[in-house]
Amino acid sequence: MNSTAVISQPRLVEVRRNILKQNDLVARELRQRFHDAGVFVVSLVSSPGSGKTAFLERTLALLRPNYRVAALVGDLATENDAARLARSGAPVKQITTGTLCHLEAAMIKAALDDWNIGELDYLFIENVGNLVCPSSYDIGEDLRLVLLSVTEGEDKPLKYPTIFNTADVAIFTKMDLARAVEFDLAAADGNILRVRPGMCVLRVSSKTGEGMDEWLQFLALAGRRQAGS
Ligand SMILES: Nc1nc2c(ncn2[C@@H]2O[C@H](COP(=O)(O)OP(=O)(O)O)[C@@H](O)[C@H]2O)c(=O)[nH]1
Ligand SMILES: [Mg+2]
Repeated sequence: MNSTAVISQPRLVEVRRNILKQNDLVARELRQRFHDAGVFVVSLVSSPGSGKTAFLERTLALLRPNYRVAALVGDLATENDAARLARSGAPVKQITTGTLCHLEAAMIKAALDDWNIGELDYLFIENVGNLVCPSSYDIGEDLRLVLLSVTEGEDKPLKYPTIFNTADVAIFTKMDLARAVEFDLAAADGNILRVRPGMCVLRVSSKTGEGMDEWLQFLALAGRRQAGS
């Protein structure tokens, strides 16, 4: 390491700390706004391809008849996921982050600028597919889900503990494929509990609908608890 690198290191840390501090302030403001508006906000984090959009498509379709729902979805590029989610009929907005591997509170705030969130019961936010970056950024949500598809292997909680530590609920997705890929559910459960004792774990398949009733019951309960707080 040369002397310039040694000198610039503390400044980098400082800049990063300031960015996170600023993000926390906006996230806190957003959370208060959501609470005042009576909207329950759920975010989803996971690696790319683990089934966030498919899970949200199912969730929106199931909730739409009885609740006012909307979604924001983050990706580096394309409007593909917004197009998929919009098929549910719910208001949907894509946030494209360019080179950024996570959503930040300010992006959520800007995306909601022309929406009346008081007209919503639930707002879902699909984060950029990444098991590292999103864990550092509060985006004002009430509930953070971390999804782990059975095709990713049981050891991911051990390899990426921070994302499991900053989420409220873990969801195993693509359960219809569990047998085919010999996913060891007991081992996966055990790995999550080693990283995060007591964490709630749900199991779903967006393809067959398995586990969606349990998920919606959990969501309704979490929403009622929040409303009563
Ligand atoms: N068999 C099966 N495939 C799924 C399921 N959920 C998602 N997929 C597939 O997995 C791929 C990635 O899903 P997507 O929802 O785009 O994941 P995202 O990148 O996390 O949003 C797509 O080809 C989906 O059709 C599921 O429950 N079962
Ligand atoms: Mg997606």
